[in-house]
Amino acid sequence: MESLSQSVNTGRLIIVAYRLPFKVVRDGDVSRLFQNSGGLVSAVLSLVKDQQNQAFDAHQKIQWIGFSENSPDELEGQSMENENFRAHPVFIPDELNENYYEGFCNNLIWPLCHYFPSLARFHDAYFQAYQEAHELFFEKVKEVIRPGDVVWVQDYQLMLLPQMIRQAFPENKIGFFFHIPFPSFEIFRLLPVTWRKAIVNGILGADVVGFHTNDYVEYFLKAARLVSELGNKLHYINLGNRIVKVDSFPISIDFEKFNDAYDEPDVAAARSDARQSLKEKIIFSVDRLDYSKGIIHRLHGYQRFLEQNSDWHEKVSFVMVVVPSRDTIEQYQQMKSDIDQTVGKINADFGTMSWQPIIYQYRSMPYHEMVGMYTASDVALITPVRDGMNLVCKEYVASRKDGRGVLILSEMAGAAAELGEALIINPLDRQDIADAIKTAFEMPEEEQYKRMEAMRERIRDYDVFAWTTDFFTQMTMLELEHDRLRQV
Ligand code: GDG
Repeated sequence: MESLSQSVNTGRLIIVAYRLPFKVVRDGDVSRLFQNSGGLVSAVLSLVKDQQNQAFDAHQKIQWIGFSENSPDELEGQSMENENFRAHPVFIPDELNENYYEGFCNNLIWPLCHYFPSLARFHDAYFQAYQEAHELFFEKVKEVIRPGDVVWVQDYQLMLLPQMIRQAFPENKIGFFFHIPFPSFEIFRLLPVTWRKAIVNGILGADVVGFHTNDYVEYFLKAARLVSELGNKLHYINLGNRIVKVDSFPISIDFEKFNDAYDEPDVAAARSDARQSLKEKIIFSVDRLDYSKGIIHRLHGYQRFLEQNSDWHEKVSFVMVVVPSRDTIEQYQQMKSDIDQTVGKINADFGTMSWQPIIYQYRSMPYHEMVGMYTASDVALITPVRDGMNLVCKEYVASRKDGRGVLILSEMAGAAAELGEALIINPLDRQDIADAIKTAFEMPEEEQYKRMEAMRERIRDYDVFAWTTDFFTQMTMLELEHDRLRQV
């Protein structure tokens, strides 16, 4: 067998994701590139530092194809390159984007994958737009790709793309990563037959297909078997002329960055401000406004806790940050107003002149304030009703250099598979949430420390660098093992 070192690839890495890693902001005649700080950007940046990587040439700039939030006019004469990335914008007309992104992606795939089938909208125009938008991304891939390049396609907005690339460029290596839950077959089968076949076959254009957990892998393999009548054994799908590897790669975070943040002066100042201005026990949560995040259920759990534990009245502050998202959509506006009302009711029913049980902010928080809150809080209350992974809980754990704090985590977040030392709750069960808050408040420091250290070790070992390395090692290994796998 060829040795690993002989197979070092000199091609570039091309990321294809719905969004570009930065956007251009014009201020009069001056324009600047603002790098987005999302999880995927930091994950990909970790590859820039990874000199051991053998799947592609890490010395060459990463090429990134994505939808441009700027119009072609705004980008006229603008350099689309920073020190890490060369961006290749895809322009999608508003009307098409409406049916593609808002429609097919966010009104159909997102609710289905998060087990909200009643919110899913099925329109032929959505699927047609999904295919048309893929053509636009594919045109850009054709302009950029060269022999030897490795293409890494991201997420549910681009499920048809791996197969389109495979057919035109059979020699290039292709990876695909799915960031949200892949649902059980009983949900996936709700999709029209041609759509679900197109999705499975689209994804199977990749050499390596990644999900966050073993459950999602299993559900996808079942969908592949039933929808496309494909045989699969363990994690391999044999397509006759090639093999696809389907595996779990739980996305992670830059552990050291959050760990080190504990001692940064602005984080320490935010922590001490929070401790001074809030009550003796602090609960914290932060998420985007979304029905998958379980915000209303969380509030009901806290309400039940207050009803049953009057001895804790006046002694607890729940800081709940909700980051505005998709709030032009009616469903999201309705959800926002339900949250506003529920918070108002809890504060009205329990609050006093000297105590506000919930401090609620509908805005995003600067990074140092967020980490200040992570490190000040006694409890992180993370209760999504479904979440592909959930990075907030990993960030909370990584930032607890002091070993204190209790994580209350939903069993329906992908992260629960890795963070068994958290207090794991059913996010739909308000009594379970109320009991966990009480347990957390009464937990001796020694036990907090033991649980926190075990979780910290795990995230330290499998951080975002390990995640990307793991994915690209599988890409390299798959090629090397190709002959053996053909016999699977
Ligand atoms: C999708 C999947 C999967 C949030 N509020 C603020 C803020 N954030 C940052 C957090 C964290 C990120 O945003 C949120 O990440 P999540 O993983 O929790 O959630 P999604 O955005 O839904 O992401 C999810 C993820 O993809 C990766 O595969 O884990 O399941 O749904 O990094 O820190 N950052 C700042 N202020 C805020 O107010 N500075």
